[in-house]
Amino acid sequence: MIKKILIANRGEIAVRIAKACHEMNMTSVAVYSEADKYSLHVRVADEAYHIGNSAASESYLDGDKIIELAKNIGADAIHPGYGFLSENSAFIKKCETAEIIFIGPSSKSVEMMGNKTTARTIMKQNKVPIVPGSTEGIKSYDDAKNICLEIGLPVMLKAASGGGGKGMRKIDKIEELKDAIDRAKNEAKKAFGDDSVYIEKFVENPKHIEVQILADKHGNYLHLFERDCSIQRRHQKVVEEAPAFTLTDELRAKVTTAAVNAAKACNYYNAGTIEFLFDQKESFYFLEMNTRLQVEHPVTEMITGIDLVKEQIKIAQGDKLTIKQEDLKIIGHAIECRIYAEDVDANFAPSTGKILHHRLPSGPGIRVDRGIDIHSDVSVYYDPMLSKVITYGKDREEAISRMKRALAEYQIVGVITNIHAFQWILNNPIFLEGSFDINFLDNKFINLLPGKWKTEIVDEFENVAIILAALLKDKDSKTKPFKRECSPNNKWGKNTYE
Ligand code: MV4
Repeated sequence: MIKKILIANRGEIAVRIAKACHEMNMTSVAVYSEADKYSLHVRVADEAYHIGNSAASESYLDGDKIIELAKNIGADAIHPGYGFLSENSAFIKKCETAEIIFIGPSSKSVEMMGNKTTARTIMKQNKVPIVPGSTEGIKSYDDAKNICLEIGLPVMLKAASGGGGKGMRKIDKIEELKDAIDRAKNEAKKAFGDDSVYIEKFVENPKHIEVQILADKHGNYLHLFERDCSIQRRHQKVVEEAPAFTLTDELRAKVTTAAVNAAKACNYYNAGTIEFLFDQKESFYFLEMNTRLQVEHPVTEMITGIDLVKEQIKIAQGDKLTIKQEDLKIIGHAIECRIYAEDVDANFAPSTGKILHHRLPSGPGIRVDRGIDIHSDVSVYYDPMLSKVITYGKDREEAISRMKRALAEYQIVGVITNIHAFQWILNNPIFLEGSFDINFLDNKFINLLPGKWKTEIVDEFENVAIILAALLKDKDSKTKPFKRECSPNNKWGKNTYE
């Protein structure tokens, strides 16, 4: 039985994992870098250890240092969260050697799914639909040309060791192919140390829908339905929801079955996600498998009532899944908005600084998973995601209205955030009717009231924040005015300092 878990991560996910440890009466151990001295994850854990400089390579990515620390402090397990070491099969092997439980899949599963051509081959063998194209790296220009002629243009050229949109290019004309292969191979070699590239048919204007699965070490598999993650910008998800309300029950049954088959195909255990592209008709295709807990896992927790992190921990210590597929039902609807420290008006430039004020939304159907609190520093070293607002309702409409209210209540002073920009999405008819696809934000997003609220709002609270900033000698303290309109009749009015 696991007694003490080292959390090899930071921010909101480290906080989230600590909460699961505490509910299970396990000791939570935080690790932190120089830049994270005042971070929330350090304060909420039972123990915290400084592991190095601010650069991730000298702290959160230093697997050897983290394993050594785990041994020294008597941690039986390491939870990697997402990003950093979570999908690093060499690190998982080192944990296995050091006899520390890695709260995640086997190194073998990660390796198999990390190579995208291997993953495609395995999926094809197991009748999980893949995007038409090659299941091996292309061998020559002629080989590539033949594949293109067979499946038809446009195509996507992708790096076998890539993923998440890295090392990917679209080819519209056959004349572009030769040059594109050379460049793609060069880039892939530099980025991943592997120049293998493959070809897929380009899927036009798809939705990105992914299925959450759970599997134990005894061969039991479950799915926890799907999430729609189409609302994204430059491969950064912005809004996610569960379920994907545009799916028919028939398609839902098909895609969840495909996802369970995908997990079985790589002898998977742990929580995992199978990503699919849904085209404009009724077809879906396997894209990638994420062999870790994901940022957007809370929306699934809300509609199923399952705590995914606790399930991960139980699976890692060898427990059998006690949940039965037939007991799982979708109840209600959940939406997540990712709060980033970025300036939407300055081409989404990251914003850094000290958090001077943080007032969370609350009330019915609201959950906030956060990595910041007052006094936290938001630095340039890591991902700019500050927190996630998750709302739950009996149906999608209620989840959306609660999200509008929650974001109107949410106040952060010290860094510029994207909080105000969500109201545009949440009121957009394309979002509301469900006809959006992965290109929605790139094609359609226009910031409402550009510039207007910049000059309009210097309210009582902002003055307080400015004085605070001056007292803290932080001349560059930044803030965006708080959202004031979450309904056409400005129900919530002006934000004032209570
Ligand atoms: C595609 C595609 C269209 N056709 N593959 C981007 C991330 C990586 N996981 C795969 N990606 C895509 N692969 C084919 N054959 C479009 C994308 C894509 C995308 C996919 C999911 C979510 C957002 C996206 C944004 C741009 C492109």
